[in-house]
Amino acid sequence: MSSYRTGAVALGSNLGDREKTLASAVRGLERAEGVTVLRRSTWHETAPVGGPEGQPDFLNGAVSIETKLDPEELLQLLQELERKAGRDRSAEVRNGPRTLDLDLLFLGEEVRDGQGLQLPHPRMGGRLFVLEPLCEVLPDAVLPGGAGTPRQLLERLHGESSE
Ligand code: PH2
Ligand code: MG
Ligand code: MG
Repeated sequence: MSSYRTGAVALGSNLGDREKTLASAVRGLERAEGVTVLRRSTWHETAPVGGPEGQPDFLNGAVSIETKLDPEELLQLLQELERKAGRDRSAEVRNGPRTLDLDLLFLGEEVRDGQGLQLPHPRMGGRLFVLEPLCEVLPDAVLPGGAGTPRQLLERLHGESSE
């Protein structure tokens, strides 16, 4: 018997019709076998962090999910949805513009430190554009590896930026 676990996916887009792309990514997740979307955040207009000078602003959001897929299967699904949205990884620069970016933030108690997959997402604690939407959908999830909850990470980040 396979068990369902709760996780979260961050969504971002800064090329093309961003809102349409994000909405269709959520639909893609809803339709996927073995995945249930529990909640979706509002969309946040955010200034780009890193990447090339002058790239367009992002639209960011997050969804909480319940799934029986394992992290590797989920990663494949996310990459397939990115490809369907026209993303071509071979033609892009690091942190540069993209039609769709879907990042698995965490999945249950899973901890990974591989090339293709790191869980919980190693940079989520430093990114307002991830934590603010995540706190709308799963503020009190206990992240594995002693990372705390999204709410605690957000409070910590706010504290750091006002020091
Ligand atoms: N994603 C990045 C790099 N920088 N900045 C914002 N505002 N939103 C993003 O989703 C984003 C970014 C790498 O994936
Ligand atoms: Mg990504
Ligand atoms: Mg990303």
